[in-house]
Amino acid sequence: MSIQNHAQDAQDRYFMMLAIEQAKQGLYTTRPNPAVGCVIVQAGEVVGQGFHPKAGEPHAEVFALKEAGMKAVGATAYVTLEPCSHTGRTPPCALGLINAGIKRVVIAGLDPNPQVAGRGITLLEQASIEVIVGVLTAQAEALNRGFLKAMRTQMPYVRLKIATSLDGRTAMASGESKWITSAAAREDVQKLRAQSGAIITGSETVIADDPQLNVRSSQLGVPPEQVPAPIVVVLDRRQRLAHSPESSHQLCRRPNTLYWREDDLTALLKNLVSEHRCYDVLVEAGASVAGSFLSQQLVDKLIVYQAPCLLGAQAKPMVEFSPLSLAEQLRFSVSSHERVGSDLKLTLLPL
Ligand code: AOF
Ligand code: ZN
Repeated sequence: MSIQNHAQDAQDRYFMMLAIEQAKQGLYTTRPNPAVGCVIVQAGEVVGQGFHPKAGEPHAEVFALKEAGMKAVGATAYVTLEPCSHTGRTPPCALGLINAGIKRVVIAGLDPNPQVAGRGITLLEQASIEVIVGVLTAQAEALNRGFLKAMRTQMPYVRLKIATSLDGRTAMASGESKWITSAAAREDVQKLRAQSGAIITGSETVIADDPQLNVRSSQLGVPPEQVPAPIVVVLDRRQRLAHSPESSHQLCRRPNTLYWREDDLTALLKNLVSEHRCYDVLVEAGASVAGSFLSQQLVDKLIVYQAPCLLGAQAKPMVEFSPLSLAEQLRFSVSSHERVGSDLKLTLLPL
């Protein structure tokens, strides 16, 4: 590779990183749409930036092109997702880039939405625009796990969150569990909720803890009112709960709580994608629900907040599941580990 090509590559990565930073600003507000960012560069200088703020509002490219104005003529556009080719709630971004006179488009990754899926790139190339695909793809895709998985497989991206003690316990035998992890860890969970279209819990948890399972943090970078409220689904096979304005459980007083009374969790997850456009799903429940999701291999990412305390052998375990031999153990790879307040946060990927 020539020196010029190396320099071009480094420059492309740098501006794509800026486009990813733009995209991040929409992370909690764009659902069910993906978080997308765009940066327009003319002669090495950023002349326009934008991100998709909310479903129904203009796409990232529109904001960036507007800021660039005439400086978009002959410029390079960096976009974290293939520009769209469909007329949805807004006109196709690929045409917007063409009409603005952009001459080169650098894209992190393809849009698997069947309405786009390569057609955005075809439109750009037909207009003799140079198109480069595959710059910082992994970083850009990490922002839209749910959208990308759902478009490709019609299944959501499932995160399972568990808060435990050092000895893997989540509550005392009496059910007492407030609070094992620190306020900082619970604040961190707000980010997981804010990213999720649906939160799944169990009737057991609703009865024992009366959780709110809502987004209320003031530390998300956006006011919590701007975050589309996740749907709450209560797994309630035994029909122990139902909507009632007089219920002693907060979740049952909310009219939009769903009750899932079948056994089939795969069917529930498919339904959340097809009927509710929930692409990121967070499971916050007790040991038995956690065990079901894990043993049925429905978890994409396990997030464990571990408090440095011991609750003893009578306390409740974090996962109920009974492998008959060591060969049936569930194994994970550690994707990240960090300290959150006084606790540890482990992010694990099932093997
Ligand atoms: C882009 N730039 O910033 C985003 C894109 O409902 P609509 O009309 O807003 O279309 C949403 C679809 O557009 C979404 O599913 C995805 O395929 C694409 N998102 N495309 O060119 C953007 N957010
Ligand atoms: Zn678009």
